[in-house]
Amino acid sequence: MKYVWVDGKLVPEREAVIPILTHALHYGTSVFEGIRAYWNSESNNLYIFRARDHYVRFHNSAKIMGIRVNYGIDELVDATVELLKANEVRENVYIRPITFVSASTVNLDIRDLETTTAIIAIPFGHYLEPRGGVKAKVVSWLRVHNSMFPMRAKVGGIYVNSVIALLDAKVSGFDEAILLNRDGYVAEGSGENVFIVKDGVLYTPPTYDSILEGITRDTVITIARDLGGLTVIEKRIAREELYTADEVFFTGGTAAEVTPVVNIDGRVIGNGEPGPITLKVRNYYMDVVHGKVSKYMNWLTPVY
Ligand code: PY5
Repeated sequence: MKYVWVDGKLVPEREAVIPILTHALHYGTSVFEGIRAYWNSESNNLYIFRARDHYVRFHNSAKIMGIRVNYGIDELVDATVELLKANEVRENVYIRPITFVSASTVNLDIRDLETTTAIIAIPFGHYLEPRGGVKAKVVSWLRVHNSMFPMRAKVGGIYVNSVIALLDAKVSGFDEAILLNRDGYVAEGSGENVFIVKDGVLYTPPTYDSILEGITRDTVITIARDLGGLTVIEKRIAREELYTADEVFFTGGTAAEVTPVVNIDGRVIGNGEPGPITLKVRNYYMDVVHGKVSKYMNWLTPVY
């Protein structure tokens, strides 16, 4: 894209570069978000999905990590609108806000160190190919446990855990990794939350099971009620419950949206096709994010 937003200014993307000793590059001292905006050709408008909720989580991640964000939640929402307008975006995009420790120092003490906030818009298709569903591997690397790091904070450095898990899955011929937590229960994908469907009921791991509290996860829990009284239960999920589920899907609005999982560790899930409840949730989710369900319009920020 032509412009990125950096500390209150629109800067040509090529010029938005960082010095080699930047603290965040060496130690992962950043907090970030992944937000989606969807183009609606009927209303000729671009809608940012749950922008405020993403920036609330952004601020919470920063507070937990002790990283200062110099911009308020509303300022960041406005900055995102400004950025999308400046780039004249008229297609679906992925938005990556980041606040990082930008001081050039090798010290670990981050108190009083300078931070930079940037927002970048990236044209994005589907992160995981959702058509026929994906194949996942339960990898041997565990999810970093809540007692080792606050996993509800979306912190840059912690993504090395996701990177090594995904690498394991990919080199073994799978599309995505599923990580268990230290207690042996299902935590999440490398960048997605996990849901299973069993006898018409949805289940997803609870927030205390070392997961990121996904905004798509919350969206699915909220909108499921509209789908013929579909219930969602947050409960611990054992590995074998994945194998014997009727359906499994990933959520990560920002990147994966609602993605069917049709094979786990070589076991065929259900009949090996995206299941009916997954597809129902997925289609309704797509209607909600595109501004086609009036009761959820308050989740959408129009850009134009
Ligand atoms: N779990 C993890 C570890 C995530 O990174 C993400 C977000 C989710 C769950 C789902 O959260 P949400 O529904 O709020 O998107 N995925 C990253 C993103 O921000 C992907 C980074 C590669 O898009």
